[in-house]
Amino acid sequence: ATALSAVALSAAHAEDLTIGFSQIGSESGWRAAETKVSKIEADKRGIDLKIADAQQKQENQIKAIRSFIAQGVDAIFLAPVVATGWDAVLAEAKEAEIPVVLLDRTIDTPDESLYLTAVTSDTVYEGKVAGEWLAEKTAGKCAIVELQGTVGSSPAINRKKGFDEAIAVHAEMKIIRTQSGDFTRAKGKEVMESFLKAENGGKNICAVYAHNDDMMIGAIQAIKEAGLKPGSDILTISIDAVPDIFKAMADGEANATVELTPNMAGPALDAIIAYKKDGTVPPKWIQTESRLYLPDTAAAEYDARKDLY
Ligand code: GYE
Repeated sequence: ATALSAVALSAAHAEDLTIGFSQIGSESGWRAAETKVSKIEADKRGIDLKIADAQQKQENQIKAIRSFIAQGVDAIFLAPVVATGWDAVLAEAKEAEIPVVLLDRTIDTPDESLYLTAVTSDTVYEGKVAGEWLAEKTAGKCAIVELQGTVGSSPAINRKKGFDEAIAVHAEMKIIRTQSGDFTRAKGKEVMESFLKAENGGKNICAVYAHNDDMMIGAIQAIKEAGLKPGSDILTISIDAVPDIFKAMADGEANATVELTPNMAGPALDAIIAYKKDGTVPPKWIQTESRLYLPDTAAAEYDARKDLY
């Protein structure tokens, strides 16, 4: 009975909350799913979630945050496109006593009081899982090309770091080329085409590591167009677990992915509801799970996810 009334109380309170969400854009399938899930999770809790699409631009995110402050929202969710440059605008939010929750990416700041909590995966760990999987698959011998995410974004920095650490202990694993594909399919394909040209039509390449699945989907297309077989001539390892990568895995054209849940908003909304209700301060980091998926379960995982995306 106590639990039930607590739920009823928070639900009643939640109905009055308005939250502004500065979303990055729609660069990837994962991002589009995150936006969709955020709306569903807000609706479930009776919260008015206003989503502003920044079209990948930090200046648009800063404008959106200022507009949310001017509207007097109860909280701000921010998926920061890059890690630096947030101190001034977040200080304005703090001044206005509006709590900020970071979603899926983190920021570099000397002042952690500028945000209440961050709901993210451990992106260094994701890179490490990817590197360790590839080391095992290739017995520690592999010439790798890397498609990095958006320059200056926390997942691009951290996924590189974790991967580099994992392969550093294997003398014959090397990243022979690395470049940003900005987390998009189109750029992933374009950069992979240049890697293939530069590396003997792809014959020098053992594997592609992409910081997200969308860039890998583009790379797979480029590999096929170059007359090689992705998944066997060139191995693939990427991150997100979007439906299309499971499709590629089921078809033998991709080898592995590390899952990133698109439901960052659910835990963030619960943290804000509790904070607004009785001042409960959440942990500074609410960590979501990261799990490696291989082709054996790919067909089933595709079916389980295709409608959510
Ligand atoms: O992996 C990628 C997206 O910020 C962790 O951003 C997120 C990343 C995700 O565009 O697909």
